[in-house]
Amino acid sequence: MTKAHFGLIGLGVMGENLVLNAERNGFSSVVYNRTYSKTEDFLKSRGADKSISGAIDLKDFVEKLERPRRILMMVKAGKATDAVIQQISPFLEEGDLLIDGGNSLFSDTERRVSELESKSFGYIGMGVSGGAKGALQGPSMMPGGTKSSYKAIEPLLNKMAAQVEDGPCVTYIGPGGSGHFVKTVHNGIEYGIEQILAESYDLMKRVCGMNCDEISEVFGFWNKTEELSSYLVEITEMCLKVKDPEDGSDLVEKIMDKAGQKGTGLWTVVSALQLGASVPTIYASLNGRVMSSMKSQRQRAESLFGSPKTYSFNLGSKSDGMAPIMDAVVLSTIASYAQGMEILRLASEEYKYELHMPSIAQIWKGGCIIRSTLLKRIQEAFILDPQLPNLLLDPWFSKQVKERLNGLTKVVSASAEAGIPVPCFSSTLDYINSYKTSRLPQNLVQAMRDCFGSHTYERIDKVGSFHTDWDV
Ligand code: NBP
Repeated sequence: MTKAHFGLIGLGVMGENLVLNAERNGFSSVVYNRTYSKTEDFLKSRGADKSISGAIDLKDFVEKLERPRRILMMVKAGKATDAVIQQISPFLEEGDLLIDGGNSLFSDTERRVSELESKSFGYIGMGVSGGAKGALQGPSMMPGGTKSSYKAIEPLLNKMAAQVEDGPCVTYIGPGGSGHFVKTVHNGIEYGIEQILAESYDLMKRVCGMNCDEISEVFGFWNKTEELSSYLVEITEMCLKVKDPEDGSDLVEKIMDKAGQKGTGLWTVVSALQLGASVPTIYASLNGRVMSSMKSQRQRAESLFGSPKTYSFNLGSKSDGMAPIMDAVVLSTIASYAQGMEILRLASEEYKYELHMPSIAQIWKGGCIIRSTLLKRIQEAFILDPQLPNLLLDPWFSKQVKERLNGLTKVVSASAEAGIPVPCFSSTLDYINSYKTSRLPQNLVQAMRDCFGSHTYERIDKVGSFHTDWDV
């Protein structure tokens, strides 16, 4: 019997679609799932009449694959991934390659790469973005590990990935856990943009008195602009139009206002803090989810403090795309990307990943959840200046800041007066205002620290380390 080119473990939503993608691109496949009935169901339905066969156990699975084996694991991150590695390892042979396409913590991937490579197996930790549709039609993929392991799957990944004008949305990211690190930061940026769009919806609803259809029209307008054309704006326009089949009202208004945060969003912020990256917009989006989950406390507090009074501010019109709100969305989105790229720049130095920023922007231009026209500008900014410390310093992005800062300021002050929380907008305003201030008040912080703890301070007029007896 001819052996299959490619093996897939884990028939969840991502695994199912990725194996169909591989098969469509000419790679005969074999699939294994912990619960065999799911494999049978898949082979009778979406997997029927294709070059895909099933395996009842991992021994059978491995025997059905050509050597060196190329095996993609699409299982939950953490214990499930370790369990699968442990179960399959006795059947693997020298040169076989395991690819973890789940959302693994990058330090787990570092450990697995060195463990597996020391046994002469290949191991790639690969971030995959694009949801179910992307997995089927072409995702963005971020593989990290040894270059030789990557070479063994490069032709497969190049075909499976989304394609943009300058190539497939996949590239070798770097050694160790770098692929999963980049995917983590991708998700942190995604958290930011989702919260930013939600804040704009809230303002249009509560300050401008617009209904979901009207707000959807504004998202449609934004999606036609260079600054905001993106997958997330596009799906927001769509979601806002959907009605509840039971009574024809707007479905989003029936959804519980609680969002979870675990895994990648949290890891992005923790990594940023460890690396000394300033990421207030991304952090605000994470905290927005934490706050949202405290529903019963918020209900209690609202009955204690009262709901915000109804305010009406002029925040633009539908014909100008609610200009000040659009300014706030554009600058906050830029801040999310800028902060994400900053984490990557620092991680690249700290962990010796040697990340190539233009290539990362390039592979995010298609297939993934944060794809947007802005990524072309980000790619160009890092080509123009490979050492660019922050996107805000690039000529095109700094022009956006200059032109849109008044709009963002107006939106944040109107929201504050109306008592409407806009954590990402207000954090972005502080971020930009701090970033463009050459003298911040941390001189006084340093004085206090020296006063109570003799921590010493530097001076702006003399070189050296100074201590003062502050008691007067
Ligand atoms: P799920 O996480 O929902 O399902 C995982 C599959 O793995 C199930 O079919 C399960 O089998 C199987 N599995 C095997 Br095989 N061994 C397992 C074990 N020891 N413990 C637990 N499950 C085991 O799939 P998913 O949503 O496709 O996500 C897969 C990975 O991709 C995750 O790491 C996820 O974070 C990541 N990811 C997801 C998305 C997305 O949009 N969903 C996007 C990007 C990345 P069973 O039938 O016996 O339970």
